[in-house]
Amino acid sequence: MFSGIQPTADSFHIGNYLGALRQWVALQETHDTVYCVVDLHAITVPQQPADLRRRTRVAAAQLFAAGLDPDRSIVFVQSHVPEHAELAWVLSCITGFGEASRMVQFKDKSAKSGAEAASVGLFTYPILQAADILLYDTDQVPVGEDQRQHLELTRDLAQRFNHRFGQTFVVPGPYILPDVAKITDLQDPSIKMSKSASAPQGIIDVLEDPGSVRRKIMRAVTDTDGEVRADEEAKPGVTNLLRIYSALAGVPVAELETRYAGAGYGTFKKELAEIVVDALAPVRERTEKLLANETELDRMLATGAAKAHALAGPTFARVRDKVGFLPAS
Ligand code: ATP
Ligand code: LTN
Repeated sequence: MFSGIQPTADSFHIGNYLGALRQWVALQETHDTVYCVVDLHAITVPQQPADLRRRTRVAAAQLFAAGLDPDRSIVFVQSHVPEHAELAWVLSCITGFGEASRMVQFKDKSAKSGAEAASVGLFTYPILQAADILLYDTDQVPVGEDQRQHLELTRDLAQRFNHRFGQTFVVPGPYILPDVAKITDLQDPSIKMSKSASAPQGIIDVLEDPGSVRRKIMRAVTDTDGEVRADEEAKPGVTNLLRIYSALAGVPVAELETRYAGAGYGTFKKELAEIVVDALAPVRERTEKLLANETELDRMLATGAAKAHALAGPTFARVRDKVGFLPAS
């Protein structure tokens, strides 16, 4: 199982935590898991070097702090394993220009700056993602629904390469995370909570201080009918808060509706705030501890990279041979 997350913010948010991190931690119990901080993906949009360096460490620290165990999962930084970029080049040479042009995430992300200003790297990013996945003989890729099209491209490229050059890659099946809480923006429940699209008031960060978490939850947009009840259409704000509560406390939404019947939003929000603060506190504390010892964190990442390289190297050696590159030595 392989998945990746971009180091594009100074903290992950609670959507990333519930939709990715927590699932990744659970999956290491049952699968061989490889998780990557995808810094090569991050530079598809401009990054300040000092920010990227800091955010890569913060991202890795949060993965360990959330519960990824370096003895059970391979956790590494993408740019430490050069085969990602090398395989992406080879795959880009069997990807059609039209095929790449159909990726909707490029259309969404480039809409901000205009397609003219967007980088070629942002355009070819799904091919790099395919390389990430195929290097590890991956069977399944735990991601949200928004990544489905990239997984389909990955499957197509694997099959095309195998057909053209002979059996080389495992064709991954999709693994769209089941029943995963899709967390929306606290101020605008019609959009997903997002590192890049949400305003600070709409986001709860994993590393945020408790006072700020409480304030944001108390100010989260609700509605005027005053009933703590899930209704995606009529009450998207309250529904989102119920979803966060339910996911963190492990209590079904229906039970929460009963518990808070007639209680009003104030009481509900206050108790939710404490649930969130209590859930995030240990992750924040462990992250701070890991970041306080950079040498040790870098060592953990070097170990992860060595393990990843031991898997990716032989895969790329197969590719070299199939494509007809001369042996390098
Ligand atoms: P960006 O806005 O920069 O695209 P993001 O906040 O959308 O960032 P990603 O790095 O694209 O986050 O996603 C990392 C992982 O977190 C993915 O597996 C994605 O499915 C999951 N994820 C992101 N946002 C949410 C959300 N609001 N609710 C649930 N899961 C989410
Ligand atoms: N594109 C993904 C991040 C990502 C990824 C991957 C996910 C990069 N490489 C490989 C799964 C497998 C995103 O933006 N969430």
